[in-house]
Amino acid sequence: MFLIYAKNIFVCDEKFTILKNQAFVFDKKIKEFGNLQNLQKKYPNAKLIKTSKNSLILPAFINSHTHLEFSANAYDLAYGDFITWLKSVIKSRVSLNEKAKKRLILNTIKNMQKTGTATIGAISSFGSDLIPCVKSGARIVYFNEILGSSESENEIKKADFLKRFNESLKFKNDLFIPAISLHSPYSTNLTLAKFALNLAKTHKNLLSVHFLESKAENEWLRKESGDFKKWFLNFNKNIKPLHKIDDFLALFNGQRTLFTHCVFLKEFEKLDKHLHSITHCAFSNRLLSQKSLNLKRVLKSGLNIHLGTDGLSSNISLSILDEMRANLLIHKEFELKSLAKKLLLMATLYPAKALNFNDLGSLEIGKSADFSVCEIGECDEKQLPLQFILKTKEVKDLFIRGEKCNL
Ligand code: MCF
Ligand code: FE
Repeated sequence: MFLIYAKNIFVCDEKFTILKNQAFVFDKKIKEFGNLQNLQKKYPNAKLIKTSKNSLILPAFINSHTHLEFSANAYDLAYGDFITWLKSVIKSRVSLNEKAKKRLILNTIKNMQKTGTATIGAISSFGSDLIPCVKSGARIVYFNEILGSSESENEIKKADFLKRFNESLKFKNDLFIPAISLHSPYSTNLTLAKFALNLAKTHKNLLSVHFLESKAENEWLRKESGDFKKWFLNFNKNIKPLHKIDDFLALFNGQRTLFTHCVFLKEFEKLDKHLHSITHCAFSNRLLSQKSLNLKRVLKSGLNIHLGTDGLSSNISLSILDEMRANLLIHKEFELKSLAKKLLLMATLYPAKALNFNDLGSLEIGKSADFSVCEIGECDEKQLPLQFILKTKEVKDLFIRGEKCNL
């Protein structure tokens, strides 16, 4: 049993409660909050963890969408236009994956932990990140990716997917949760999409899908025109989109799914408020999408929305704190201090809901002891969440299920 005290605790409940000069007792879970002296009397055997005078404790971050296998990207990928990026990915994805050795992936995860992230939604395209993910000590939702447009290759694609998926199932435990990523409506035909959905239903898996991300995807799916059309014409004159938006969305009825990007989504009412959520990757959208997400509109829809960094294939950092700072810059229509609180919830409570972790995302009795300890200077309490986002580069300590990580 342990005891820890902080000058400020961001509970990250819906009201964004900040506890002042409080302590809590924990083992794997949080047991009790209270005054330090009282808790010391009540739990004489609890070991006190030393914190500095200006300490701040908050729930560990959840980065709900990244691609660890693309972590070796430096100058390989081209930005500013989606199709140009996609072509550069197709050209370099195998070599990038080869360069992303186990050590690099472990190091990448470590860097995410240093910036306060304990839980990672990792999209795995090749399965080469499996062992480092399992060994990392981070909590990983491991989304095995399936994609393929040509029906003639379906059996090969299914076999390749099943090999990776079954391998990941062998490692399933509290900290490693296999799941499925159906890549996107422009890349995955109906047979493969149904195959993925059936499997997700059978195994009660979470699903993730890239959806309505770029101008090119939007024009292709809605109007059968634009840059995708120009590109596809090189291969086949009569090619049509693989899905209509409404039919594609209907596939996800009853299935817990993270819809990543949704920059060009209009059909908010077609998503399920309880099972569906939107992963917002602001930095990635700036590099690839030619539009930013209208956050006001999404919040108004009542859908759950949370942050993801995407991979180093479309970001310069996998730090959720960097991602929050990018969000502060782009969502200019929000009052800054209230946006800061919202962003903190979008990295804690909201992704926990999306990923169906009822015991993560906020610091409450009975929840898992996943939290980070930071240091913050003196400032007006109303400024605290904002100042924290602006100034914090790394956390001092990170605890996952009550265990301190080696940072
Ligand atoms: O989220 C970004 C942009 N949208 C789509 N895909 C990816 C992203 N970052 C990496 N990817 C991967 C994806 O998982 O790029 C490939 C897939 O393996 C594109 S399709 C050949
Ligand atoms: Fe992605």
